[in-house]
Order: sequence, then C-alpha cells, then structure tokens
Amino acid sequence: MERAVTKMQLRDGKSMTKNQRLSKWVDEVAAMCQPDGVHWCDGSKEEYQQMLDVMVEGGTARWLNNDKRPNSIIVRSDPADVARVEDRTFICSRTKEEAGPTNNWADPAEMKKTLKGFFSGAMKGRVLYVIPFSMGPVGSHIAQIGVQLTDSPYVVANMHIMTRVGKRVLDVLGPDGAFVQCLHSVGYPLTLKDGSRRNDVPWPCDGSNKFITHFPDTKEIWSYGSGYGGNALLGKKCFALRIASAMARDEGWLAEHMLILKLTNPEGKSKYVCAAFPSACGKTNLAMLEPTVPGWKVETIGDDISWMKFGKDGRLYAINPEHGFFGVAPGTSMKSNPNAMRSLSKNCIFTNCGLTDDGDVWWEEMTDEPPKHLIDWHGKDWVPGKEAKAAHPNARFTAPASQCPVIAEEWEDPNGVPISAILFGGRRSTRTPLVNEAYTWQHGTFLGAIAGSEKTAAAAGKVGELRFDPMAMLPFCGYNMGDYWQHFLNVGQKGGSAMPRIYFVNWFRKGADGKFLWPGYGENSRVLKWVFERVDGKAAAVDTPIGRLPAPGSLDTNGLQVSEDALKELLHVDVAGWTEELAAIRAHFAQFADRLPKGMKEELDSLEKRLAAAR
Ligand code: GTP
Ligand code: SPV
Ligand code: MN
Repeated sequence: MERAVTKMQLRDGKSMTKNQRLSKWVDEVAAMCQPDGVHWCDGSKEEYQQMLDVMVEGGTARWLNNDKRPNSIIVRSDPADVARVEDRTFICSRTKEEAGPTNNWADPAEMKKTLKGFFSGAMKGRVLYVIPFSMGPVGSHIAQIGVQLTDSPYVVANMHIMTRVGKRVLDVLGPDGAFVQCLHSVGYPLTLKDGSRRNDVPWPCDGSNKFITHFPDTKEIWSYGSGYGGNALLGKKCFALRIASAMARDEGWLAEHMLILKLTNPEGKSKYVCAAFPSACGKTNLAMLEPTVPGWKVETIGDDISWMKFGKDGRLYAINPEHGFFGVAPGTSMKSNPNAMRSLSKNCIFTNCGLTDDGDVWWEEMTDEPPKHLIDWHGKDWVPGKEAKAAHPNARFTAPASQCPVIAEEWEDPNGVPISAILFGGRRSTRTPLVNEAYTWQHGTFLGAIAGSEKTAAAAGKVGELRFDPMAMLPFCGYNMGDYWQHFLNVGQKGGSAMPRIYFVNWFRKGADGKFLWPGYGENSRVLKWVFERVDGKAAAVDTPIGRLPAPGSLDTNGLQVSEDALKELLHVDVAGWTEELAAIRAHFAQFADRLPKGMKEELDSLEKRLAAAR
C-alpha cells in the first residue's frame, strides 16, 4: 500500500509565522526525522477533509454510511496500540525527586539521547505536519499555545476536532510568543535504517518501543511509537495536564483532570461545578447528563480538563482547554448519555468500534438489541454471543464539542466561568459513600489525595485493580504529587472563603449481589442538586468522621427507584472499614516522605481521631 501523501498539496507555511524559534525547530526536526515533505496546517475545513481523504485512501480509515453518520470515519488501531501506556510515560525533570514517587522518571539528557536515536529517520516516506494549536479560546488569558509536529494524518484530524488549530493561533503567538513544543512520531518509517523499504500499514506504530516523555523544565513533549489517544494527541493529557500542571504550580493556577458543567435550578439560578474522576469513571456522562429531577438543567462546558485561574473578584474561573470530546464509546447509549449520542450524529471519528453491515458504528450497550452481524474492532466477523467484544473497551469517539446539544452558551468565554463546587470521585465498589462534603478546603484536598479507584481500560494494564488515584491525577501530574498537594493547599489559602466547596462522590458502590447500588447517570442530578443547595446554605448535612453527609430527607429521592436498604448503604459511613483503611493511607502518604504537606498529615490524624471517637 503506497501512501497517498504524494497526492496531497503540501503547504510551506514558513511565511505563516515570524516566530524564529518555531521555524528553527521545524527545520531541526525535519533534519532529524527526514520526512518526504512538510505541511503547515491552517486549520481549515478543507484541510480536515483532506486528512480524512488521505486516511481513507491510505487504508487507515473507511467512510461510514453518509446517510446514517454524515462525514464520519471509522478507524481500527493496531491491537498493540489501544490505550495510554502509563509504564511508558516519563516525567524528565532535572531530578527524580521532582518527578516524585508516582511518576516514572528519566534523566532529561539521557532520554533525549535515546529518543534522538528513535526519531532519526522516523518519518521517512511520510509527511511532517506542523499543527499550531491553542488550548482554550484563542487569545484567552487562561489559554496556552502549543505546536505539535507529527507524521500522523489521524492525529492531525483529531487535533482539528480536539483543539483550535491554524493560522489564527500563529497570529496570537507572534514573533516571540511562548509555545509548548510537542513532537510526535508513530515510529514507522517506510525506509528503514539499512535502506530497505517497506509498505505502509493501516495503523502504523512501534508497538514495542513507546515513549511518552515530558520535559517540564523546557516545556517539551516527545512522544514516539503510539498513535492512540492521550499518547498521540499531545494537547490533551501530555500538555493540558502534565506540562500545564507544572506551569500552574509555577504560576499559581490549576490544571486539572476535571469536567466543567453548568447547573441551573428551577428558579433559573446557575452555578458552575468541576468534577475530577479517573479515566473512564464518568466525567463525560456527568458533564452532559439529563437530570431526572424536574426543573433542573445541566449544560456542558467541558468533559475532561479544566484550567482555573483567579479572577479579579478573587474567585476561581475555569476554561475548558479543549474543543471536542475524545470519549469512551462502550456503554454510551440513548439511555445512559443521550446528549453524547446526539453529539455523534455527524463529523466524527470512531476508533476501535464495531462496523455494522449498513455502514454505521456499534459498541457494547449502544442498543438493547445488538446487530445480527458486524465487523469487530479487529476487522473480524462478529455475531451476538461471541466472546470477543465488538468494540474495544477503550474504543473512543472524537466529536466537536459544538455538536453537543447541551453545550453551554458560555463554553468558549475567554474569561472562563466561576466555580462554586469541586467534586472528586472514583470507581469504588465498597466503602466510599454516594456523596460527602469536605469540612474545609484542606479537608477536601485530603479527600482528593486519598481517592481510591479501580483501574479501567483507559490505560493498558489490569482492569479492576484498586489503587490510589489522587484527584484523578495519578497518571497526569507532571511533578511530585506531594508538591502538587501543597500547591492545592496554597491555592486554597490564597482564595480563602471565595474558594469552591469540595465534595467526594462515588456512583459505583456495589451491593452483596455485585450490582451497583446507585442507578447513576441522570439520577446523579440528585447529588448535584444537594451540592447546589449546600453551597446556597439550604440543604442539611450531618457531620460524620469522614465528612458531611446528606441529613435524612435532604437528598431529593422523589420518584427514585432505589430501595430503602440500598439508600441506607449508599449513605452509610463504614467506621470499621475506614479504620482499616488508615494503614493503607499512611503507606500511601509515606512514599512522599518530607514532600508530604503538613496539612495532609494533620487531616489524617484528625480522621483517625474522629474514627476512634465513633467506634
Ligand atoms: P475519560 O474520557 O477516560 O477521562 O473517561 P470519563 O471519566 O469521561 O468517563 P465516561 O463518562 O466516558 O464513563 C466511562 C464509563 O463509566 C461509561 O462507559 C459508563 O458505562 C460508566 N459510567 C459513567 N457514569 C456512570 C454512572 O453514573 N454509574 C455507572 N454505574 N456507570 C457510569
Ligand atoms: C483518559 O484516559 O483519561 C482519557 C483518554 O481521557 S486519553 O486521551 O487517551 O488520555
Ligand atoms: Mn480523561
């Protein structure tokens, strides 16, 4: 299969920028990677369409039925490249200590040396695309600029949806503006080091040599060997969380793995809420839920990342740095997340989903009745009852955020939206109650720091394993997690009484029968309502050793189909269980040695005392 790149009109965009650092860097990378040509992306619709054509002609993608899913494609990845790879993700800060015990560290100079070996000649036979992009509304004071260099048309197309791409970004960058350097190659050159040639494959990657590396001190990202999701769309986790968290630490703001939603009560009063749940633990679902509580409304600002800075009034204002959704497909249905389904009606990229006989996509739980036959994500025949899944558990859709029917009108406000509450959460089948309000910002930071969650398919590895995932940032914090907690405390100090209230939620508690006790999805609006009314001083709470839980009758259960016993269990504080957990929390904290903030030690001691008093 010959690449269709030769047919593409390449754009020499040097004239598009006067930024010397950018031009020089593109030249250096081109010299190292030796692509057949360089194309500067202008971010136009035509360019996006051209990328889809290149992918379809090259065998990477195929068109879906235009009557069912207009202007959309399906892509199947290499089975060796289906999710983020946390064990191949590195934070290359000056010292190991700065990366901290929860990150893989590598010496920056040594890592660069290793990577130069892999990158040299890595783009032979391919085009090097230059993607200038803005994370956040172009020109917003909270936004940041990046430039990704990549040899993957799939990445270019996805970046078009997920970020704001093109010349307008270079205009804001100007001759000496700062930008994050994001270098990416799938690591599959068509001419090898010994001069031999090989044909391209539908999903080029280097399955056995992946490196997702970050250099926070120089604000650089070098990613090699993977074309998938957060490994390859470098604006997302690599920049907007790992690099941005380090920038935020230095500059006094927050870069978080949080959705942002607008919640409006029946009287028409609105509040904005952020929520941090680990990967595949319900952010996209919560961000666009359809409340079951009459008169309440949820609208979407963002579904994965929140950047927050203080406004002139001393409150925290959040923007969604992204421009699209890269969402988990399996489980998404008209029942669970109708607004996501509606966002997917056209102009989407589907990766590792099933392909139906009439040219549409399907994944597990999308419909009650599965199609009688389809082509699964491996490209094989699939029929209902077959053991293999039709879609990979981490199959994803890429959809423009503007297509979401409940996108809030202010979602692109360059000044962001003022945040009233922050929810932390996890996927925890035991112990953690449905909702719990922190006593103070410091206590809330502690609740975030001890968040436990069962692993999901969003990252390679064993699914279901319980681990601490502080603030849903375990895989995404670009520096020492102990310092990150201290930064969280510092920001809280600065904001004082204007800071959002903090809550901990868990939709995933299970009963003795192994089934979820809480129906979740739209019913989560009951918890949002309680949070809203707590912030307004209207809903009642009871103090418990772990925090403030809804007082009897204060959680709206009107019309809720949950048994009394289940509700009791959901709001039960398991004192013995939490006491048992103290040792694990102590061990978790001990990793950070003298980088553990004093405030976290205090909170742990207080928790221990409150638990002892309750026994
Ligand atoms: P990333 O994009 O990986 O960061 O994931 P996310 O946090 O946005 O998760 P998402 O909303 O896509 O949800 C992932 C899976 O969790 C879905 O496939 C749902 O099946 C499930 N889920 C989401 N919300 C709920 C809920 O309220 N209850 C239950 N039981 N499952 C839920
Ligand atoms: C996550 O894993 O949290 C995601 C998907 O949002 S990825 O873009 O692959 O990181
Ligand atoms: Mn995520």
